[in-house]
Amino acid sequence: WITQPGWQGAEFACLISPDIGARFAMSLIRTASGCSGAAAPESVARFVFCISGSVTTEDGTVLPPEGFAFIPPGGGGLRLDAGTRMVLFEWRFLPRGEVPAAVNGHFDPGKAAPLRGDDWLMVQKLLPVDEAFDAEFNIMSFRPGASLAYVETHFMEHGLLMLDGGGVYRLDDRWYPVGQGDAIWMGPHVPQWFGALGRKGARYLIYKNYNRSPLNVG
Ligand code: UGY
Ligand code: MN
Repeated sequence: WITQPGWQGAEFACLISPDIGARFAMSLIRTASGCSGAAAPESVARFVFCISGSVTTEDGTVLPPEGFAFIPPGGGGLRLDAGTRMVLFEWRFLPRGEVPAAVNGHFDPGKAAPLRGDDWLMVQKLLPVDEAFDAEFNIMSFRPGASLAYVETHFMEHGLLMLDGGGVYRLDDRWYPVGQGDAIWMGPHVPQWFGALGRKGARYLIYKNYNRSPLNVG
């Protein structure tokens, strides 16, 4: 945890950034007494997910725990109440046509759908299915014992935060026990698989650079 310009009063932990080869940044931010956060650079889009406390976006939307906001490039600052913890994703937005407007919402099991027909693995897509978005953010909820149906590989990368429960994440040919609070960067083409273990389900928030060419140019 460090202090960071523009985030006075907050502690900042950057877990994933371009310096390790990612094309996005994922940071945890927490504040004991409340703070405001910097506006985004002009071409940088943001996605905020509130873990505890509350976050207010520039347009006055208040995000309670498990609330989220997509903030189009160049969005304004944020206000974090005392005791807030949040995760911030930032990336250089690749526009396709008109840049989408802000999107707000919250985790809602009622909006989740089975992944490939498996109702033990429910996915809530947090952003509209629309090619104007160059990213996907999903919450994946696994019943105990549920797993991805196969080892996936794709040219898109991921940033992941375990929200609840745990299990085993396979990355390439290594297997990692993971639990609440763990974060994972999956680079492009990394073989990946997850199986949930334990008595309660596992949930994770996952970012995917999406609707882009493999050359990442649009
Ligand atoms: O959408 C995805 O690529 C997702 N199923 N990947 C993952 O959970 N590791
Ligand atoms: Mn994947």
